[in-house]
Amino acid sequence: MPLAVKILIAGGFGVGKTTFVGAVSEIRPLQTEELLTERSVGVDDTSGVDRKTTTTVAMDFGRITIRDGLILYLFGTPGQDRFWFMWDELSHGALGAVVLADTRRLADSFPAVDYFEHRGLPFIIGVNRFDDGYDYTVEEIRDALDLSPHIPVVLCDARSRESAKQVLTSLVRFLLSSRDVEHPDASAVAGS
Ligand SMILES: Nc1nc2c(ncn2[C@@H]2O[C@H](COP(=O)(O)OP(=O)(O)O)[C@@H](O)[C@H]2O)c(=O)[nH]1
Ligand SMILES: [Mg+2]
Repeated sequence: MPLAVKILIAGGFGVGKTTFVGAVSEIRPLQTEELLTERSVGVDDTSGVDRKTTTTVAMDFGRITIRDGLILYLFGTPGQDRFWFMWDELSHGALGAVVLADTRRLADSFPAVDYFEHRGLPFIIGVNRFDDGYDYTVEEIRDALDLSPHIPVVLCDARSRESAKQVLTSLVRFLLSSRDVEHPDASAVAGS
């Protein structure tokens, strides 16, 4: 029986969550998008977000087999503040999260970092490299997001299946290493 693990993909509006889940999912990702109406353009902060004409109102859902016996179910969190009430619901049963960050708007990822720190849910940072993004070093990003030194920061391209998969592999490795520290005999995630 393969082990199925629930993972959240979080980060600010327009950071690339839907793109990430779509690129990496081996099933056609479920998305609930609505066209940005004039009204939601006023509500959603679209400044600095290019070519974005849709916004995810509910969530993205996808699945990826990392290796034999380990399947990740990916749940993209809604990016807008007005959907915060869904986060508790979505985090239920999740083992870990990827917080995507856009170097042009790093602060947009603060709320997700805060939320997972608060809940004690292990997370890593995936820095989605937009063409006109800034070339910060991993250390600069770590400082800007005020991360503990043990939290992995991985550069990625959310449009690339391989790159997104590498981020998820890093997360799994991070979850396993945290588990080893807290529960030396837990091998559930390792599956061996
Ligand atoms: N150049 C570039 N564009 C990207 C990248 N990731 C996402 N995008 C684009 O940025 C916009 C926002 O991405 P989306 O996945 O909808 O963001 P979400 O709000 O976090 O779900 C879309 O138009 C994507 O095509 C990337 O790595 N590079
Ligand atoms: Mg989206």
